[in-house]
Amino acid sequence: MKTDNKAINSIRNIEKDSNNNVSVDNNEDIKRHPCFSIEASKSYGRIHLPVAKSCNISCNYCHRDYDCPNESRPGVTSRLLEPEEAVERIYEVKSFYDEISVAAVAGPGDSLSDPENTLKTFELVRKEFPKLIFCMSTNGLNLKENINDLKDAGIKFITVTLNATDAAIASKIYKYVNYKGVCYKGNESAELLLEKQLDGIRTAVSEGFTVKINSVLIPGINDTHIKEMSESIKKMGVYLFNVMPMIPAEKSFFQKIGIQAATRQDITDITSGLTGINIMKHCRQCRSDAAGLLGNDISGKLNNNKEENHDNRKCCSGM
Ligand code: CLF
Ligand code: SF4
Repeated sequence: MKTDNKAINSIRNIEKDSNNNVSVDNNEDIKRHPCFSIEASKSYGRIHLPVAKSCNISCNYCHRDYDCPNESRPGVTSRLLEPEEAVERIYEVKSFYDEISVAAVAGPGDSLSDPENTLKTFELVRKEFPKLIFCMSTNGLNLKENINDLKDAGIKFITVTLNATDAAIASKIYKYVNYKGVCYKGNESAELLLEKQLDGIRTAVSEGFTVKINSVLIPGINDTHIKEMSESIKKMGVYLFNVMPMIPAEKSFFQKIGIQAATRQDITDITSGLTGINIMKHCRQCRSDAAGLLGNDISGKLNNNKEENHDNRKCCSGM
């Protein structure tokens, strides 16, 4: 399969994107979204609904015994919920802290690896809590093809984890990509993922979603690439850029080969020189079942969790 030309065209198209297409409709919601507004984070909380069981790619800092480190602290294992349990979970969380403005799916795998599960969750929650703002994070592989369904489900905020806009760098970060049942590795997987991510981001922005990019800062791999990435996503109309320190999960490939965790100081040093895009500085790298204020997680108090192993399915036998 040839993906390289498409990936290159995708990257080139960044140059054509405009930087002023943030949806005006979402401005009021931004004021109530604790991740998109530091002011909102002081009084509004979010609830993560951990219904995304499986993942369709393999990041070298991840080990699937744990939550997706793209949006969570590594080493944390959240319990899974079925979509039908989501409404009950929200009632329970609101009994502890009522000022919940956002309901989100952020793992423990990828939200769009099994889109039906995620969409069903939002559908059920929307019927009971129509005023909640819906948010979702994804690695972006399946974003574009699900964009209409996400819109219909009432999702307004999307986070894509994008760790490189250069396929050569991306190829050092991902071990494989499973797309439509076919396993891609090496450069081919990086080019495919990058093409899908960039198409997905561009489509999400043009469809009126407010988009945040999470980038995991990996010392020696993409640290000198962050500025170039910020320029690219700025041109694509991304609203917020969140550079997160990589802390390799136990037993992950990067941990095995000794790649050091990035520090908060590394993040400050790298992001302080970025201009023209909003930089998130209050991320808590929270769990995929986090609930409450960003600074006061109440997920440990909740009862209706269900102990269950994550789906550790790999896309290539023996890998
Ligand atoms: Fe959750 Fe992410 Fe939505 Fe926030 S988290 S899906 S945008 S509602 Fe927030 Fe947590 Fe940081 Fe994520 S503090 S890890 S940025
Ligand atoms: Fe792990 Fe998340 Fe990457 Fe999937 S997207 S491999 S769950 S870090």
